[in-house]
Amino acid sequence: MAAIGTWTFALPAIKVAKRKLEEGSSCLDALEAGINAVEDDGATGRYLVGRGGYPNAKGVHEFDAAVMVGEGCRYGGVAALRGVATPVSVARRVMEKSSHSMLVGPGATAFAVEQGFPLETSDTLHTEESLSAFRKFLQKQADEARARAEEKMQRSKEEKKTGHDTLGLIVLDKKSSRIAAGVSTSGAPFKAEGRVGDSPLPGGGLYADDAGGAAVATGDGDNMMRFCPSFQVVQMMRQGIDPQTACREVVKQIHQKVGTDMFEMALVAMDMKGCTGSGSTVLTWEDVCEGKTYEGFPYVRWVEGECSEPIICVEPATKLT
Ligand code: SD4
Repeated sequence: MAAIGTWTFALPAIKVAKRKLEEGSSCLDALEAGINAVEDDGATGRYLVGRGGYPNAKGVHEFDAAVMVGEGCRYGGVAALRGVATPVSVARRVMEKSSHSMLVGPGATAFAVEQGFPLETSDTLHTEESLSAFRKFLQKQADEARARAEEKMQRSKEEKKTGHDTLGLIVLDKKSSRIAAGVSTSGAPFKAEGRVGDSPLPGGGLYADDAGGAAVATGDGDNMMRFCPSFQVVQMMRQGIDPQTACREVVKQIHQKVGTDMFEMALVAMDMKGCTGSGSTVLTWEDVCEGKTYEGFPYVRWVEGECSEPIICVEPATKLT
């Protein structure tokens, strides 16, 4: 049994997933419970996941989430979903109960209600912290309106490079040879209404195929979605390339294509044997809750027999040469 997840806040998710696996849950149940633990905790909202995540430019939370299982490459996703603090569970219901693969906006919310999810308003989805961040955003927006257009463009480019986090998680049950991947995010902070990132897109934010393994991605979704990085990594693993080489190679290839316009992105992957890999362009990342800075991209990994508890690892930015 093994699990790997993006950023330091994958730690509580993997602890829950590990416990569930040890109690005999399926890897999909373990994955969902692990992601739910972070989604539903207002204290981890600052990482832009679930309750307490940052809203869109109108102050409304719109969540993106998805699940995918390696068995038959089954997939379900939601995008711009309002009113549900645990969007990954709605994504799972889309996979299991809907005849469609992805639902968005009001349609996704209507489906969630039909499935019995309680609807929440901004009052409970916001935390004090997310509200204060939103107010600061509004203030900044007003200030920016007074600045010259050129300066404004430069600033928004810089904001885009730093304001991203997503919980991506992969859980493997080696005994039954089952692998599952899931992602959940409130997306780019203060995004345009209706904006969807890479996270819920199959091949973009996640991919799972038991012929190779699974991969999840995080970073600047508007750019990452152009390259289907998770799909690329899984295809490489299908061809026998190890997860570490596959992740770094995909980041390198994208970097070579994009050149100096390279954006922030990171990947983690796991093959069906429980070997893991990571690749990223992240130079430094500050854990806003812990106040600790990592020189690279931190992620959390747990592999039964190798480590008794999940551990934080740091992937340095992939070099071009
Ligand atoms: C998005 N890719 O909505 C997500 C955000 C993210 O690290 O992963 N940030 O663009």
